[in-house]
Amino acid sequence: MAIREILTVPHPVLKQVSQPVAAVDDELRALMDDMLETMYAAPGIGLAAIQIGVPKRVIVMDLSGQGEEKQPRYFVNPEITWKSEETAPYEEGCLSIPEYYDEVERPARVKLRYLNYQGEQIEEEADGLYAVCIQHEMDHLEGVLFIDHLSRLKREQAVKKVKKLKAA
Ligand code: K2U
Ligand code: ZN
Repeated sequence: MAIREILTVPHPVLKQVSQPVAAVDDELRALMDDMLETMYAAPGIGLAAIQIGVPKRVIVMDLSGQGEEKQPRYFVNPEITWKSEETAPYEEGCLSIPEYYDEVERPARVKLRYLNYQGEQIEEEADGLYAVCIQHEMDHLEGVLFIDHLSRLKREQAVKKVKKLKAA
């Protein structure tokens, strides 16, 4: 396993649309292992493969709290099959936009279909932080960042702040 570099704005790769995975094999599982180690080290609770420069439709996540047993989740070729009309706000952050947080309104509940670490098809419903995080990560697979849901002024402020952070 290895900790990989997390790309930050305004890196152009973050705007790429990620491609479906052909097979859940040992090579893909090695990538997911690296993604999970990278996410824990950040630290974060979710990570999309594009954030480490790999344009594949793969997400890892762990919503377990500090001090709780780790509960890693793996999503290959995830699809959102239903979104609730009801929406909910959440103060989001992003490992590719360090130290910038703002409120984003998203559907409160979603239904999803994906392949797991073993390549088995899973269908389930998400709400709460799970719904927020999976939608945030699914945006990454489309080259969309949470600041793209904000005003142009806020988006420009976020990128300016990250550039300043990296120059320091
Ligand atoms: O995509 C990422 O950069 C991972 C995010 C996932 C996330 C974003 C917004 C809301 C929930 C999850 C990182 O984990 S951001 C750091 C973080 C950590 C705990 C709670 C919220 C955000
Ligand atoms: Zn993010």
